[in-house]
Amino acid sequence: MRVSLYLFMFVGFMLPFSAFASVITFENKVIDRLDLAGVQTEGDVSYQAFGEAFELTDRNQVSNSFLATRFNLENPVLGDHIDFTMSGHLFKFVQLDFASSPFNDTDDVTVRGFLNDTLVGEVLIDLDSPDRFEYLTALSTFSSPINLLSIEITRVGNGGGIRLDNIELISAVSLPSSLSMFGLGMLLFAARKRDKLVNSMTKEP
Ligand SMILES: [Ca+2]
Ligand SMILES: [Ca+2]
Ligand SMILES: [Ca+2]
Repeated sequence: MRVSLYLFMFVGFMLPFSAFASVITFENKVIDRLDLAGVQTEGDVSYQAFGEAFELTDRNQVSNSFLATRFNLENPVLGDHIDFTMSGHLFKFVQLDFASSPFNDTDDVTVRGFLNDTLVGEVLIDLDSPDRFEYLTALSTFSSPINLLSIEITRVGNGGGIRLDNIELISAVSLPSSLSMFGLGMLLFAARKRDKLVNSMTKEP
């Protein structure tokens, strides 16, 4: 009984820190026209592409799918974008990995966070390197909670696509619900201690 009580308190305490972290890896997915495939899900994250630019591919990799622009001859158009949401609740954008295709001039994308259609912050991904196959990491410049992350083509390069992978999001669990769970655990703990005290006192001769 005591073990389960401690477990309950531990879960209540850890919930705000670890419950809903998500890294979108696109694993085991190969979709040429992502915009035609509709809403995709990975864990508790949903995403949907608008416009021809985006594709999921594992080309030049063994078993590591990634999100890319302009694969299979589809040319990106300014404004093409892909939107990410997390089960209808608030979340934070942490970071993503990016690399270039082997061209000197690759597409630029801008990662934007929105809260109820209001722009919260943005990160420009601009990489032009013919030998930049290895991934770099772009950290978020904004930490406020959002309910939509949108990655948009903001410059069409001359022949080269950009690769994106490991998009890390973390759920922004509301503090009151986490605290109330922790508080409930504390109350139960206190109640158990009091019962024990009463029991031991009533056993006294
Ligand atoms: Ca991947
Ligand atoms: Ca394509
Ligand atoms: Ca560029």
